[in-house]
Amino acid sequence: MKIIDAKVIVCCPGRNFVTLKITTDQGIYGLGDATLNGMEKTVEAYLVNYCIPSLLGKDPMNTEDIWHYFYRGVYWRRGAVSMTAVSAIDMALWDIKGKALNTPLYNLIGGKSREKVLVYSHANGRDIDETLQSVSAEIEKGFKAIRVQSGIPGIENTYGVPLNNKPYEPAHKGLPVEEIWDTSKYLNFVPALFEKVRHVAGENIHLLHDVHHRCTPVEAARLAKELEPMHLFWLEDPVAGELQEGLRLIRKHSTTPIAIGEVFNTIYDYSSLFTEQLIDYVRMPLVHGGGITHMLKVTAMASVYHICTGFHGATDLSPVNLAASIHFNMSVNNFGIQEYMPHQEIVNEVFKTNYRFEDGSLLIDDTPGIGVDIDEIAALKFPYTMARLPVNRKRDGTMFNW
Ligand code: EZ4
Ligand code: CO
Repeated sequence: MKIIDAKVIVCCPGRNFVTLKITTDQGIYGLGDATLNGMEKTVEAYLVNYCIPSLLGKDPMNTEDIWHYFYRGVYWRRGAVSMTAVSAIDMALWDIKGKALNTPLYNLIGGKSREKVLVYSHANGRDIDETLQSVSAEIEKGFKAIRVQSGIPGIENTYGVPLNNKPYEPAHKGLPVEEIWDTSKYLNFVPALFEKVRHVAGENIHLLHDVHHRCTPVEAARLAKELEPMHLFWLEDPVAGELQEGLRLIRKHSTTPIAIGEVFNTIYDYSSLFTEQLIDYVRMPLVHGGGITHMLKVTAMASVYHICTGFHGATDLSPVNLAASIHFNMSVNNFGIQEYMPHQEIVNEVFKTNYRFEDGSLLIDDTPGIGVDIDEIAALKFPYTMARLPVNRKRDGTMFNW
């Protein structure tokens, strides 16, 4: 089998998505998610101008060699843009492999370790009352695990907390907006919030919280310690994580589990975090972490250190990534949890999916490959619209120093 065509489809059904479609001489095609929120056009350009020309003519079954060709064969390796492109290529090739062998992706990577994948949803509110209502609403829907984010008194806009019941979307149309951040107000507020949330949710619901890299290690250690009595499932991205040994400080002070890495893109970003057992969950998703080929290695290494998967799954990752993640998580032994925010209804006009939510988990059928299709005609109705993630400044106007 030979790759004869590859194209990038950029569309905006409610938000931007970038999809790579690779076609073979046997008429089989595969899809890969190439969406990098706020940087969609850079990945498109890298794929179109640099990757696709060298992809043509290759045998799509050689996923291992092709992965190394686009990772190690490239002089300027790593980085979010390149790795998202590598991920999309890899995902599309595994989709083709599954279709060619007439079997779902999970069968190619170890078969089923479980029938369904535990997911967590999002509860958000502008203040404590609204947040508590949102937590109750998510429990009503059947979720067994909920990430809780709230507006903070004294901070005008909190990242990721939607205003006026709009869909969750941290990216804003046009140039990046600037938001003001105040760590001391945040640190004083969050433990009190979670005391109330735990009271409303009871002991049987998993609670999660995302710090979005806004603390230093010592601040994060304080937060993790004060949240300990509320038994969080995890505290996410308490620090940026580039300074891997900074995590030692958090570990020294608290038993709150830590999830890191939705902005990471290779196994090397995790080296000390794994070997020193400084985290509990890997956030790096298939779409940014080198696809199935690389994430199998990341997950295998993590398992040696008692670390589980906890993949990023916000709505800016496309249904192709979500479906592939369900297959992956059904298969690997050290699955932890999968983030799940349902896409807006309009997204279904473009992407045809085969997964469903049931009783706190996601299930997928046994369609060969990843199981998602794209309606290219429908995609044309939704042209790319520029949107960017916000920039944060401290109250005194300076940028963060971490
Ligand atoms: O900031 O998806 O855990 N989820 C998150 C998300 C991310 C966005 C970035 O594109 O942190 O809200
Ligand atoms: Co996050």
